[in-house]
Amino acid sequence: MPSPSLSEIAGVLAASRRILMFTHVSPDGDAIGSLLGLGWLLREQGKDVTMVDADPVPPELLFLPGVERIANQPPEGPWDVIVALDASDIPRLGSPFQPARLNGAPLITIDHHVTNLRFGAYNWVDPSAAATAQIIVHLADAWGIPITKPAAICLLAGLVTDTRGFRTSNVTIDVLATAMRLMESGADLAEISERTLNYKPLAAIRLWGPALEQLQVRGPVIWTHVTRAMREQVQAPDGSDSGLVSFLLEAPEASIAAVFTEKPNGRVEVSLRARPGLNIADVALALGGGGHPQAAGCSVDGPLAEAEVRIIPLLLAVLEPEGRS
Ligand SMILES: [Mn+2]
Repeated sequence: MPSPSLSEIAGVLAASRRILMFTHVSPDGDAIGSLLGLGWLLREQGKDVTMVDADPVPPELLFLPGVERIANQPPEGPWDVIVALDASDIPRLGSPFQPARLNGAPLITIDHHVTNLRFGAYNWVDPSAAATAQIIVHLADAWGIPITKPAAICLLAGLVTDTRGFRTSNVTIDVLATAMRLMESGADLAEISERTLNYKPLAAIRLWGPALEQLQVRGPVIWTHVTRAMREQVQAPDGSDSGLVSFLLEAPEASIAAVFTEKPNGRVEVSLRARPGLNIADVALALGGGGHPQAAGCSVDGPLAEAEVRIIPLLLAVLEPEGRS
């Protein structure tokens, strides 16, 4: 099936009344920002909207308007249409996404991950977009509907967080023009940046201590791990490490950074970052994950030490010139 246009997707949404929306597990600012932003736009068009995310909203996003409406399980249907945002495959949507319970309602996926598996009936995947929130603005334009202040605040939060304050290599003139539009609609860039980017829970800062003591460097790859014992030591609950992997890549000696995190179920979550021009999305995809060329991740079998031994050579191989052995 050829890709639908954004106006066709707008047409499907316009013709629907009961709309169920999902975003990815361990939600970030773009997941929550695009979920809430599209939620506002749809409600303003008179739609009955239900927003679902399996995991709690991170504390730095709780100021976003409408956040209290996000449920962690969908109520009973039926639904006219389902929307999946910022998620490249079905497992990313977590346990609340049960295709069997959706009564055959068509699924629209809207995403900017290059690794998106196009698992919907209508898929709009734009890897040139810096955030799914940016695509939601394009969708509103294709639909011809206005962007109100609460929607603008949520969408700008998505754009600010996914570009780490407009610093990533995918920040184009269109991204800045989109941000300007959202500011014109009433979103406060300085306040959103302050609340989302300048935020690290004390427990996460404490966790960086033992994690940084385990730092390893091999050639241009820098990495560390976060164990269950470290979390217990500093009494950091399971959850975010507040961008430890991005911090590691600030070392000028490093081209690729990785953080291996031991999860309560024994699996290992791998966060990857790379400098512009490199691509670690393919490594993440081959390991069952996904992401962007410069920011990707996956979840692999433990134990931790074995995961590191297996994955570090794959990262070193990304840096090898083609054909060299
Ligand atoms: Mn995103």
